[in-house]
Amino acid sequence: MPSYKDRIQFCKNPVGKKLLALMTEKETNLAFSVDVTQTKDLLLLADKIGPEICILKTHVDILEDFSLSFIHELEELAQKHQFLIFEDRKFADIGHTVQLQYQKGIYHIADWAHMTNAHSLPGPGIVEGLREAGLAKERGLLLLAEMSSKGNLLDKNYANQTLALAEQYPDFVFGFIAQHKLSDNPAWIYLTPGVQIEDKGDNLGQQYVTPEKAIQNGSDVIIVGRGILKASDPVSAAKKYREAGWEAYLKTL
Ligand code: S5P
Repeated sequence: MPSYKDRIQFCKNPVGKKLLALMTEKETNLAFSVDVTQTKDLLLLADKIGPEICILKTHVDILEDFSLSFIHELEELAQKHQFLIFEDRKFADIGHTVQLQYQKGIYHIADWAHMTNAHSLPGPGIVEGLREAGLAKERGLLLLAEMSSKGNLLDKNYANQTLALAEQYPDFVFGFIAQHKLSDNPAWIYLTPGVQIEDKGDNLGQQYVTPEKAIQNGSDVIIVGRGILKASDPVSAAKKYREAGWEAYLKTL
């Protein structure tokens, strides 16, 4: 496999390029999914875990005290620790509606999230709606090609059709949420959630693979939430995941 650095030239989206460069410089392929409900907890964790990660993944709609000043503080931390912000919004509607959801409402996601994601289910319109709003702000999009949850309906054919959809918009779509690599095109970046060192699931259908397994399956970025959040020492857990992810990457070169 070519290195993250060698793949920058193939990527046509600025966020994808930036991510590969950042992973190379910082030597981390760890994304932290900071699924907490209070902004002060999120900011505290972002400050502590920030040095270990390439991406901080948020679900802003679970925050009970969201505010614009919180976003400004988060942006400062992203700058301080050099990570990208990924709002895991999983858009899933028609183009017109997702464009409004991306730009308007309370969250104004397009204004601060370097990247977000969308289901491919509605077809090209969803990508076009987000792309129209996101390109001018130099944002990037990930498509959900595979999911980690038990019994999900995203089969092989769905994943392949998602890949074909992405291929139409390489200036905006730079990769996938997936469990496996879908193509040999070095431009695509794969982010894998459902990662834990103890690869047991939860009681709501989540399924886990180890960091090594995710990278062996062709993934580039491991997304870890509760493996870090619920650890007695989240910082040392993050360091452990970072090391496991990076070691596994070096073995693929
Ligand atoms: O297939 C998926 C896609 C995503 S983005 N499975 C997932 O679990 N996710 C997200 O990754 C999920 O919404 C959550 O924020 C995170 C996994 O969290 P963990 O605590 O199970 O590591």
